[in-house]
Amino acid sequence: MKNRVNRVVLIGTGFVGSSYAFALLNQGVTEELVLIDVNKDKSEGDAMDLNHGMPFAPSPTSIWFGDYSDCQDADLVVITAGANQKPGETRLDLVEKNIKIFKGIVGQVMESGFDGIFLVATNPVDILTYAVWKFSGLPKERVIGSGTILDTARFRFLLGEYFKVDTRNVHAYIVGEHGDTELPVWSHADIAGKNIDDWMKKEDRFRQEDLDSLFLNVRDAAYQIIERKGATYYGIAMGLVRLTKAILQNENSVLTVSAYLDGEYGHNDIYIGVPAIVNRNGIREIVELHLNKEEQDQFARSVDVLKKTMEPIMK
Ligand code: 6V0
Repeated sequence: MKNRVNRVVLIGTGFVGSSYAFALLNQGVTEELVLIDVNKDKSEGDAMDLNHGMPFAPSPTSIWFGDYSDCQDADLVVITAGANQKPGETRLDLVEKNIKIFKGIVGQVMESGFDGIFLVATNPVDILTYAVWKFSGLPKERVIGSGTILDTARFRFLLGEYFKVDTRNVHAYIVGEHGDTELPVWSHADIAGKNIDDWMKKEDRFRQEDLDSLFLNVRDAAYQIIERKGATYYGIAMGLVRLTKAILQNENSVLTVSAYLDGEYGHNDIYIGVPAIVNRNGIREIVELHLNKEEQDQFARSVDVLKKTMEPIMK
């Protein structure tokens, strides 16, 4: 039986986690927010600091530094704990370290009697989401990864800038691995219902090579930011808040998340970034786009890379 108010438990209050907590408080999304980290001083300090902003928040949020027993009544457990990428490291390089950390975390969450929804952001997010699904034994709909939500946001932002249109009027998806093999779905990219190809014909200054490099900037954005400031966190934090709202407020929003494929897109037994309808029960359904042949092949390559990385560790 769920408690009357919404409770989010955040595990990992590093750059991403604390930015998420800050954004969550500023948007007044949940009534309760519990912070957990192996570095107890950090999460305790964050709880104090965030509470001091309460007089300026849009609505009250009860925030405390807690422990795994707080997960029992949680609606949502968000995991941003673990190692992050160092300059030159790929997301897949993090897998072994973070799988070990996750075994411990998920075990403790489940021991509390937790029966809500998991949201995972730690990298490599597709593989770790699969691991959470396996370790927790929860239904696949209730284990969600942030997938390509951030990549899709970066794509929409850059397309909006290029065509000088509000990014919120851009509809375009990045799908596949949240990582080096992700792909843009150009065949379904539109602005205000008009396909990108039509926009390209409008003015001579629009060039295909610009769109190609725009996508490369999306794919390599994390490397570019990490080189400059050591980590990326604001964008993903806002994406996680968006997902939290979609879940707690039962929005049925279409977001590109890491979801379990069971035949969709011609693949199965994998968590990977695809558009999905998200609501209070988690993933209601996957939106299956008709990818063209080239996109299907790229997507299959992405699935392949994830499965090959996972095989030795998920046995
Ligand atoms: P960070 O600042 O090092 O924070 C990680 C936090 O996890 C630290 O506070 C640690 O103390 C804590 N931690 C480590 N082990 C445990 C444990 N066993 N239990 C509880 N807490 C623990 O890293 P940062 O916040 O920058 O990144 C966190 C993760 O998010 C990394 O894996 C990143 O790669 C990933 N990102 C994911 C993105 C996405 O789009 N999904 C985007 C950016 C970063």
